[in-house]
Amino acid sequence: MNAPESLTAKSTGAVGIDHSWLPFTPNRYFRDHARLLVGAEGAYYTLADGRRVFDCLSGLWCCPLGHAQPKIVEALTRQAKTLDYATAFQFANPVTLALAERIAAMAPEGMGRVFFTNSGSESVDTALKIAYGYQRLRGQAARMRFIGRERGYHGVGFGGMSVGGMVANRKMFGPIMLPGVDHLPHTHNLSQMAFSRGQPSWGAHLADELERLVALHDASTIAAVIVEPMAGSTGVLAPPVGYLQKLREICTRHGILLIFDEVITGFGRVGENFGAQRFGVTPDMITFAKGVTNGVVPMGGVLVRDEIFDTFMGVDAPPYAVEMMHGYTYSGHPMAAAVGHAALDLLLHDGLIQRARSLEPVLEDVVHALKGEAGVIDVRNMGLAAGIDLEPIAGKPSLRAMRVFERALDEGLLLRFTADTIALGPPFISTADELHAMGDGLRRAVRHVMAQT
Ligand code: PXG
Ligand code: PLP
Repeated sequence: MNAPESLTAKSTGAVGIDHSWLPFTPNRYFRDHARLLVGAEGAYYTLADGRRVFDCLSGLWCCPLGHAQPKIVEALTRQAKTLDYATAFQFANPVTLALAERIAAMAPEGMGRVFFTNSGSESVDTALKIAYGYQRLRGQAARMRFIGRERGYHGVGFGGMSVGGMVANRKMFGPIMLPGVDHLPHTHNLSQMAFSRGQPSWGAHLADELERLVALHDASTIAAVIVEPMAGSTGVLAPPVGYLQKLREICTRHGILLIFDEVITGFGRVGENFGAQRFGVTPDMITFAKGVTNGVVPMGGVLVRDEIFDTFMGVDAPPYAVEMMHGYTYSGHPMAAAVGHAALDLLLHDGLIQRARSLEPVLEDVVHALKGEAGVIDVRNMGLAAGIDLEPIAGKPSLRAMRVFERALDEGLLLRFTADTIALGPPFISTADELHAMGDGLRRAVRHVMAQT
């Protein structure tokens, strides 16, 4: 395989890679094609060879405010000197309590409780446990099934992996996943919605598949449905118009909890605080992570409808008994919480969610201008996110996208690809000019690769 010279192991400099096992990375390929990020500022990363590249996915969707934000650096420094770590078991601290209050205020009405975790995966596993615990406490212990969706991604914990629908992710671990899980069909249909802008008009009826699963398993066995309001990491799939409303209606009718996994869509990516608000549907729980701290210190959490929390508090046990045996050493870490406050200041007071919303039509025009390029078989967008499907090379899935990713680095773009989809989720601090430059660079990279493969 011929990688550009600049991508070879030389660019690791003196740093060895023989003791690291990299996540979601082809380690054998990487050994000879190592890439190092050594710095970041604003919307740009610096590679080991000194090149600056535009951060087209805001880190891994998690750094919408850009890097080295002075207000975040200041918050980190101040908190490290004040209270650097505090146990969350049997204690609270003011920074974290205040953050929960602010996040609850951003959420849809009635979702007033936050349980903090440290990642999206932990948030999802926490939400599934809360869902089962809630059903059990209200006398519905037979409700132990979870329903996910094909092409869903809910992280890599045992629970999240089980409800997730990424085939490659499920293949190796299928036999050790949670039992009793079923999946809705995904909502992407090229023949009906290729090159759609925003929410596709076709596909609301796919939510009726939930009725079929209820008929198959019986509602009395189903605890919760979990979906991303907009599927992110499997390629930016906006929900068909009316689809989430239908899911909500069916869940409510059958006493099934609806969980929105908003690890990507939360905190402004779809131009509102949460996807729930953008799409006008209130779930029973929202999982979040990533953007809550601009990715600077890991943090995640679950937003819970008040009635669910109240059910746990109504448990028939003495008040000194723990209501839910669950939590992480770093739940509600004060360093993360301090950064969370700075991030919310920027998102809300400095208008960066508004900015994401106003950049949405710019990104839409930029990506849809790629329609007609050889090898581009679909383009779609929602909020400040877009997915571009490339035609796979026969028998070699994901190779074409990987080539585009590699070439794009030479165009000054740090892209993200999964399978043969390029995902774009630029920082909210981007300028319209930067988004246009991203589109131009991507076009050149696609043309270059198509001329070669
Ligand atoms: N739920 C959703 C909806 C996610 O997008 C997770 C859960 C898991 O979060 P953690 O923090 O445990 O990774 C995610 C994570 C990509 C990409 O390339 C997406 C994620 C992670 C890494 C890469 O789109 N999403
Ligand atoms: N493993 C061991 C041996 C532990 O002591 C702990 C926490 O105390 C854990 C795992 C869980 O770690 P965390 O709370 O960071 O998820």
